[in-house]
Amino acid sequence: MVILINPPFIDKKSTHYQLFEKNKYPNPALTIFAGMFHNLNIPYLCIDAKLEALTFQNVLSRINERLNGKQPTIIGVTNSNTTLIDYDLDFIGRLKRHYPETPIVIGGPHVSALPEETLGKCKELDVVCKFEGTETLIELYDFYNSRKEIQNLNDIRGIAFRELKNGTIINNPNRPKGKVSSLALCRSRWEDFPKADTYYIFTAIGCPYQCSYCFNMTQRSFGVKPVDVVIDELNYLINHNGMKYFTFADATFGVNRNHTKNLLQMMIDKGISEKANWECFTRVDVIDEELVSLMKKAGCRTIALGLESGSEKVLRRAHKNTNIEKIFRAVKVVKDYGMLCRCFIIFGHIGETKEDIKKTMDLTVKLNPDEIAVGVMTPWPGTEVYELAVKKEEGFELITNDYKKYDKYFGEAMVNRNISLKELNSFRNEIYLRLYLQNRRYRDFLKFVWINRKPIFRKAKSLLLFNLSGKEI
Ligand code: B12
Ligand code: SF4
Repeated sequence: MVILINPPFIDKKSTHYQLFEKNKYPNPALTIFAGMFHNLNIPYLCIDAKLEALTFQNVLSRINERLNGKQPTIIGVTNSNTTLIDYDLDFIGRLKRHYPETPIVIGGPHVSALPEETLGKCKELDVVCKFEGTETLIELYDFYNSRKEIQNLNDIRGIAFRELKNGTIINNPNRPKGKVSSLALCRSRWEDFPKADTYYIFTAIGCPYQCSYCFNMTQRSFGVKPVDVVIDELNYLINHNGMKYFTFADATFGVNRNHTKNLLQMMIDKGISEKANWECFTRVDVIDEELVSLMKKAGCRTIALGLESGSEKVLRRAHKNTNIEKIFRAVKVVKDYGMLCRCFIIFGHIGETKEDIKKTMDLTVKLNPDEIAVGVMTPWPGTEVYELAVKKEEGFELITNDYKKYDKYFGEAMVNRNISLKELNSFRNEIYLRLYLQNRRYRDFLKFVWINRKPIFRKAKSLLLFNLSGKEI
């Protein structure tokens, strides 16, 4: 029996937890693995402890109920991001005490980038799966279950593991790039998860681009799910879970234009667009009038675009492969079709100056998107930004290995010698204020102030004390 777990949330004060609590969703990796094991007739149990708000004890009871005290063949743990890694490794440490005979495997973006460090940190962890994990997990299952195909862990590409004899950490080569496994493009098995607030549904896996600040989980491979499989998932969630709103969670929606158009047309033909609305993330150079018009007819209500910067120089250096003209065109078409336009922006890009940030602000005010989400550059392991920060280049310097501090809302993971964190955060406030006030969006402005009332109050207090005592607190 394979057990797959999305570990419980521990830090209930974190931004991750608060965002998740507002909009709970089944973990995408678990839904795909469930689909895969179901299709292959391999016994499995998925436990999404975050979705179900389970404690460590609840997780143990679930496993024991199913296994009647027997040891599982393998336990797989998913780690969604760097910020959560130390909690997840801690969870593995506790789990191993209850299942000493069972190999424990972890997968996800952070461990794909730092497999050896991860194994070094957690002695209870046996294997790290690097990058896309479906075929790797099947090979691991074969090895631990029967050794029919795989007799030696050295023969499994895409893993790092600890040798049982002497504890040496071995990092095998990655799996070949170029193609996303058909196993990862299977029907996600929503049946194994309780109803949720929202659903992250994939029409494709991977992203063919390589932006400097983003960790590419498939090493730039890209593959699409068959249209009928996506339609089947949508129908299931609408009919059984009462889904009315969802997200197409592809890293970049619409990369394969023909596939996307076929899917959208099918959603219209099957009446799905009348039963559920959706949103997606995409690039400014992927959408145009033809696609956006079809997306709207198929039920799309919000398009989130990676604007990132208003400086051509910064966009080039980030290998974003877009430009201001394309940004203008994309935002205009989304707004012309009456859809909600959300733009993602980062402050603190490689080589970015204060003048570049001002250009981003000016552009944002001019574009006047409905929503913006502005983050401070975070060096996610495995990205170019991270490598520069490790090597102390381009003014970046990694200042902590405390992964709990890797959070785009705080930006405390590295120092940026070009622009201080204080300045970056103050630019972050300024862009919201300028967007709302210069565009006379007073209601949005009041909403922003209300949501951010605590940090704003703290800042006002420190300025007041500064004026009274001469010292800023
Ligand atoms: C959709 C998405 C989201 C969704 C939810 C995703 C989720 N898993 O919970 C939303 C919009 C909520 C989101 C939010 C955030 N995201 Co996001 N997101 C993505 C995106 C575009 C796709 C991820 C995904 O679900 N893919 C499909 C699933 C199936 O893939 P997967 O989870 O990676 O699993 C595969 C492998 O990792 C592996 N695997 C995973 N688990 C296991 C377990 C075992 C046992 C094995 C063997 C293998 C294995 O096999 C799986 C199948 O191939 C990626 C970019 C990308 N191209 O991957 C960024 C990405 C994962 N996100 C990222 C980040 C940083 C965030 C945020 C922290 C941003 C923020 N707000 O600051 C938040 C955190 C929210 C959270 N609690 O996770 C980073 C993570 C980098 C890092 N080192 O942490 C990525 C890589 C993008 C980037 N900027 O580089 N995200
Ligand atoms: S930022 Fe978007 S386009 Fe760039 S690599 Fe990441 S997912 Fe792909």
